[in-house]
Amino acid sequence: AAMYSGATAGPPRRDFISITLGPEEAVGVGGYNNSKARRRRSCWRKWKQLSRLQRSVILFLFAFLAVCGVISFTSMGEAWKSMTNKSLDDQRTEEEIPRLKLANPAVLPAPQKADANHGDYHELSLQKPPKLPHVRRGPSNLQIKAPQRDTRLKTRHDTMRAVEELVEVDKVEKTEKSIISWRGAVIEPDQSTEPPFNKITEPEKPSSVEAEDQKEPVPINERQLAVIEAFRHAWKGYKDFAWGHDELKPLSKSYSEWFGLGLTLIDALDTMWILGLKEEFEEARKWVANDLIFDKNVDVNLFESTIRILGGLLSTYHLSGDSLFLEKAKDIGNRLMPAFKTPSKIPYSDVNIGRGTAHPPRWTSDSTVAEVTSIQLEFRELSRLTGDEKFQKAVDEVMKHVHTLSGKNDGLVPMFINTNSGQFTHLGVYTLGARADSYYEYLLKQWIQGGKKENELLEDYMRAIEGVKKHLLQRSEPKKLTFVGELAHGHFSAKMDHLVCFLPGTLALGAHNGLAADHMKLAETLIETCYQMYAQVETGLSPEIVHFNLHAQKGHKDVEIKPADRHNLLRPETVESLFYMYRFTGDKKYQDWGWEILQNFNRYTRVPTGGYTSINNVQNPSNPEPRDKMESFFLGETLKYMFLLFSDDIDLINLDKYVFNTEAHPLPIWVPA
Ligand code: DMJ
Repeated sequence: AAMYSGATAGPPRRDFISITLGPEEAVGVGGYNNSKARRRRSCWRKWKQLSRLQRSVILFLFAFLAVCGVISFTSMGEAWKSMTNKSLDDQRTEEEIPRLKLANPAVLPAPQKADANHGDYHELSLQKPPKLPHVRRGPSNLQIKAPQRDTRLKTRHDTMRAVEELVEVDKVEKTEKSIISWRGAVIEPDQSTEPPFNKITEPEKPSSVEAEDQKEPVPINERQLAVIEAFRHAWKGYKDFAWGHDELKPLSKSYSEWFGLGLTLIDALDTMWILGLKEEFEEARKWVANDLIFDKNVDVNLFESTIRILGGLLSTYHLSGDSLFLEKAKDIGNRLMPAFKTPSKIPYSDVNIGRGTAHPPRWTSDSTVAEVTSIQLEFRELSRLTGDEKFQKAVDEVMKHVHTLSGKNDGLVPMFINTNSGQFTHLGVYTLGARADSYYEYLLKQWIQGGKKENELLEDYMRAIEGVKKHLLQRSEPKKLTFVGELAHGHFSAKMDHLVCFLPGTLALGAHNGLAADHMKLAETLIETCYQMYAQVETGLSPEIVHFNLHAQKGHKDVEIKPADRHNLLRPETVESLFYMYRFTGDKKYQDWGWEILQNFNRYTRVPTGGYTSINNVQNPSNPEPRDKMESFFLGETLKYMFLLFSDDIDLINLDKYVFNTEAHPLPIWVPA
């Protein structure tokens, strides 16, 4: 059959149908014909014989079946599509979908009730890393006691009551919400924390385990809640007046800029994680994802940006398992590398992270010894994580060079080193305070980080502590407090920076790792001194620098303060050492001392509208002269160490598995016990 429909042009033509009968049509009536055409025609006839109602019912049934068919086809299609997408997603690289594909799960438990838009936490909770046995280490000769469970631990009801006294009710509700979902964390690195060059080609994974592997949650106690409240108050000020800027100026309700990189926010990330402040963490994470840009024409100090930014990002990566932080760490790490392009390979102090140029300070070609020798934990860890050895090589070279240098005095180092000659300069002045402090700290901590194998580091550390004992220790009058003074060209000065108060904690950490037991004894006497630097002062807060009395004088205390030194910058060192001492001895007096200090920070440095401020005069309780600045380390270090000090959970950053950088950012020990 051919069918033709009228064409548009030409004279009107009638439509017509022409039917050509094929041979089968000509078959005679009565003959058997079962051809398709014949069957079709007889069906048609039968259809015509049906009543209109019957035809309508049948048509309706067909229509109904057709609709059902279409619906089920669509949903099968969706299912198929999502299966296909999933397998495509699986093929994408981690860079393309950084938040979905995590190398390892988070350390802290995923929130019990994840918000709809927090899918990444769901992802985290799906993964199951290997279970680790909990091992305690330490020299047997020290009889180190583990902290006991705090007898003040509250039942849930008691805790709530305690909180109500501390914070307004709405804040409490928020705190509780966070605590319920995040607390009880057991933070342990996984077993894959091997030294970098054993498998340098394979990028490393974060050191995390998952909720299921964790032990019974240890309840948060009243003092920890007070720290959480203090943190939230500080954070409120930062958020309201300085969001995304370096430091809060809480009195003028504004901010100050140092590098223009959101220093306080980055420094505080892992503290929020450890304190269980999920909402705050998520908000800050968003800022890091969207607004933290290192491609800026700005000079940054190599040391400060390494310990605060690189260190902060690396530890947050380890705690959260979120690869965003590792990506950012790589970015800043690479941008800091030009600092090492010097004739001696001793890095310059400053780097322009946008231009890729570096230089010393304008007035000298020297760098500070503490600065060039306290970036190693971070760069070494960056190599381990990325599989790129250039970071570690650069900083190891500095340590090796310093190891061989002359100009030390029984292991004590001068404060400056020249970037051209690679030699120490300004010889003859030795301190454990500013410009030298963290050199000593990082000798021990690198040795621990690397699995206690790098003997030169240990050698230098042990020699230096002997140097301290020989040249810098004295006792004050009237209380006979042992303190660490300074040596300038053979003359002893009874001056001690608050910065030196890192030393008791470091000594205790060394003793815990098997070093001489008398280091622990020295730690105990020195932490008493550091506490007295607070307790003997009118506000109960330490000044920046004290001078100890060497001779008993009527009416004089051990501690003297010069007018230029009576400021307090909210520094962490004493609280840091109290934390180590409590962890290793279980002696509750250390917690009590820390509690006093926290209360005095609240009394004299808290700004009602949000934030805490440095003060100019620790000797004047009626007017401590607020300075209008909250340093980033108050959130990064001071409050974090407070929280850990008050905790009775030795697995909350287990010191056999993590080593803190000098800005209180925990990094994994490569070969944990
Ligand atoms: C921090 O940036 C670090 O702790 C550094 O090692 C010393 N100074 C401050 C805190 O006081």
